[in-house]
Amino acid sequence: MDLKDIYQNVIDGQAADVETGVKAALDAGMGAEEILNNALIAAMNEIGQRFEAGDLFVPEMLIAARAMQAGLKLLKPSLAKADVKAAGKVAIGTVKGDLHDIGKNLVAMMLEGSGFEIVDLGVDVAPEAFVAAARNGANIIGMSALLTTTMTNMEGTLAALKAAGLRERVKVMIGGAPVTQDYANKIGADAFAPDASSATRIARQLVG
Ligand code: B1M
Repeated sequence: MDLKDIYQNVIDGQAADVETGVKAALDAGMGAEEILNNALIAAMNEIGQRFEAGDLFVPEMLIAARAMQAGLKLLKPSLAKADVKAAGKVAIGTVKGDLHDIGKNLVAMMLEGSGFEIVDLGVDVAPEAFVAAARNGANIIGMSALLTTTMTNMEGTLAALKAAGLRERVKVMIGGAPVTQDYANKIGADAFAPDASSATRIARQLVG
């Protein structure tokens, strides 16, 4: 089975076949990042385009996401294999109203691999939960959003951190498909990362 088969099985929502394909690719010596970028993420991009074009609907999108997560699970040990000591504590979550967690999980995994302690707050995270995590010692608050309608909740979290007197104590990093550097500047976040590997590099700069 090659990358094309893994790609197609994500699109078809065949989680068991995705697992088999990813395992075979890893056993054959293929790099985890290559499988991730050229099969799993590429397939989700096609799913998004087809959804936008009205060729498929939410259930198919969900089934494809589950198949992708099945593959991602197997890549985790390779992606998170860095022998570095704890670089800091990152509390990460998908903002209120937003249930997309694939990108957030990937960023968390890569951060963990790069030596950060991760507090995963999950999805649909209210500003108060981010504030509580900051109070509990997180050095970085990471917010992910995939919807243009929910990314605005990032601003609410920044305001809540400020109101709680914690804004100076934590760095705030944001990301997700609709989020941009301009948006990060506009709302006063400390950093924006376009993808999971730059998120790890930027997180190190933030605590460094
Ligand atoms: Co939804 N969805 N979805 N969806 N979904 C999108 C986002 C959409 C773009 C599809 C489309 O129309 N083309 C569209 C948003 C449109 C918009 O807002 N402009 C959309 C919509 C409309 C919706 C619903 C409203 C559909 C409906 O119900 N009518 C609904 C909303 C539910 C909700 O959240 N309240 C919905 C639901 C779903 C599913 C549940 C079916 C499923 C999510 C399953 C899950 O996550 N467990 C789903 C999926 C899978 C998608 C697409 C197809 C794929 C998203 C994904 O996982 N990408 C997506 C289309 C697309 O993006 N192409 C779409 C792969 C992932 C690795 O990338 O998350 O961008 P991404 O993460 C990247 C970077 O952005 C970055 O690093 C990651 C790795 O490199 N990053 C960060 C992310 N977070 C970061 C945080 C950081 C730093 C970097 O710092 C903290």
